Amino acid sequence: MNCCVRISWLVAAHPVLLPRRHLTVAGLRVRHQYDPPPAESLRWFPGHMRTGWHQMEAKLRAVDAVIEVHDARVPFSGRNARFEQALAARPRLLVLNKADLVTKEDQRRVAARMARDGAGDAPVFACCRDQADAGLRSLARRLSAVITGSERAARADPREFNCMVVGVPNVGKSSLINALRGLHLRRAAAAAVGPRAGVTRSVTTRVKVSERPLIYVRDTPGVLEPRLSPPEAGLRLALCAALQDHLVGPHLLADYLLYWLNRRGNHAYVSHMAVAAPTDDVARLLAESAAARGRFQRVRDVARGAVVRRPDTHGAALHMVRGFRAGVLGQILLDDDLLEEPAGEAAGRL
Ligand SMILES: Nc1nc2c(ncn2[C@@H]2O[C@H](COP(=O)(O)OP(=O)(O)OP(=O)(O)O)[C@@H](O)[C@H]2O)c(=O)[nH]1
Ligand SMILES: [Mg+2]
Repeated sequence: MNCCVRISWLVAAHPVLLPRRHLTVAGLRVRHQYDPPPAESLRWFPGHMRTGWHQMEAKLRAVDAVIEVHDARVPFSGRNARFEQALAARPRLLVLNKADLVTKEDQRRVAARMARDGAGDAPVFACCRDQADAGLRSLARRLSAVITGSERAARADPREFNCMVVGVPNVGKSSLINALRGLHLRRAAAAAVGPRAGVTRSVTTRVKVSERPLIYVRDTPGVLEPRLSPPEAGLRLALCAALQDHLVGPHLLADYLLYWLNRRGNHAYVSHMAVAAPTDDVARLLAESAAARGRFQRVRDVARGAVVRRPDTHGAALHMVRGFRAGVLGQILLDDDLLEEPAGEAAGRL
């Protein structure tokens, strides 16, 4: 834990007198824990996910390996347990994509933790936006090694590898297919990509991504678990845009991000939001930021019968969340607190 953390023991010892526990971190009084939001705000299982899941199960027999793509900022949170169970019949490779948003040191710590847990083959950290990325360049080789080295690979045609990319929404499954095609075949993108979750709506026909070895890949829609648990994992996924923003709401996302940053004494948001000082009060932060950046909304004040100017706090919340997603607030491993915990405890948090 950060050496600047000083637990206010008086508060901790008298929860009845002062029900909300706080800590002082880097000189700021911050919330000790995050109050879970209503479960409905973290639920997204539309029809295309249900259909996509059935299509994936039906195609499983025809694939030699499953490439599970997840977001490197949340390597432990939010991985769909159904992938683990239903797709276990096939050799599997875990790709932690968007590795450009996480430090090399954190990548090493995540790999070490997974090795300690005996979580199968070492994950591949990749950045699909960079054709020179070492992880991306190693993928075809790693994939053929995983398939040929596995007893579960009962292959229909030994001259080619057929794979399926799976994962939760917006982790870069389609980007990975496009990046591999560009890298190995110098071919144009074959899969639609976008910053919003839910771009790919169904399992696609197979696409060639490499000539030697000959590899074909099917793209699939991102699929979440019907119930995201624990809630903090759902919030982390939502921060990484695995759920559409309007479902969770930018205020809640900004508030959780503020809590997460303040708990670690990270005040990088102060300059991004153009506010004078750190705070743990999200309403204050958003109002101050909107005013400082000259962003106002014109709203009708019914009591006064007039149109008034108000700071655009909705826009400020989006500005904060987008700053995190673009890496403006630094390279952030959201699951840093899960590195040292035993897996059982991590799953049961909050
Ligand atoms: N920073 C960063 N962004 C990436 C990377 N790979 C993909 N992205 C971005 O992530 C967003 C989602 O990419 P997609 O490839 O559409 O993700 P997907 O998993 O296919 O999403 P769904 O089809 O909605 O499930 C896009 O805005 C990509 O540009 C990466 O390595 N680093
Ligand atoms: Mg896609």
